[in-house]
Amino acid sequence: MARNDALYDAVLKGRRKDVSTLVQQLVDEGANVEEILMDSMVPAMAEIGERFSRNEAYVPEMLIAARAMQAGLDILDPLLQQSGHEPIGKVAIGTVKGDLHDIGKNLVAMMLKGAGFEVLDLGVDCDVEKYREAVEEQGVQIVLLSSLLTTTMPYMKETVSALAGLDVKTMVGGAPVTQEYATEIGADGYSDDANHAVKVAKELLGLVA
Ligand code: B1M
Repeated sequence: MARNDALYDAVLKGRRKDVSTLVQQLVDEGANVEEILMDSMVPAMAEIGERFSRNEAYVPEMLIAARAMQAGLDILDPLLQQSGHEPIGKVAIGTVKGDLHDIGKNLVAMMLKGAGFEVLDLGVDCDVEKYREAVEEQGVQIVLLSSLLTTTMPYMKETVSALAGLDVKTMVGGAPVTQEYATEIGADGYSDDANHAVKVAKELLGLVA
């Protein structure tokens, strides 16, 4: 699907109601859910970030764009879910301590659920204890850590180290995170986008060759 300019614009300008209406319209017309997300909505969030970097947009604009984006995700989320199937694995995902960005984390969670994983969403600003509880009390097989800030990335290292003795795999991702960083801190997996995150999670559980 080519970019839908009206939807792109509505996310960029943070027009929440327009985003809901347009997303619903595209769904009703039979458009592909992942294409709605990846071709029109995600690029709008990237553009608002570029504008922020150039001092052409400020925190309030980023915030209303994020809220509009979330309104669209809320419509698409249930459409991606499989129902009536045994989960193929159990994972927990959270944005690390000090970091409040949750759109990317929500997108990864949606894709994992869509692929058949049971997903515990730990939210944002997660300290080590929150991840540890998910492993020890909920028996998750993979802990996924998201970070959008260079200043919160070190918390990934702290968390991965703290979970090292437990029977769990760790996966890291988020815009500033790289494969090199993941390797350096001893994470078991890394992905730079939501679709690839599903593939990596399956590989970590030995579900694909
Ligand atoms: Co902020 N912010 N923000 N922000 N914000 C960024 C991240 C920034 C790059 C903007 C910029 O400078 N161009 C910059 C970080 C700079 C840096 O550290 N290098 C920044 C800053 C500086 C800040 C504040 C410090 C601003 C301030 O207050 N002065 C502040 C920090 C607050 C905090 O967290 N403590 C702040 C605040 C905010 C808002 C609250 C206003 C809002 C977030 C609202 C929300 O999330 N509910 C916000 C937003 C919206 C952004 C931008 C514009 C968009 C982020 C986003 O949603 N992208 C962002 C600019 C940008 O990213 N280009 C920016 C869309 C999303 C789909 O992409 O999250 O990258 P992303 O997720 C991708 C992949 O990264 C990957 O898959 C996703 C989908 O493919 N992925 C994973 C993510 N997690 C993964 C985990 C995985 C695997 C893949 O496995 C574990």
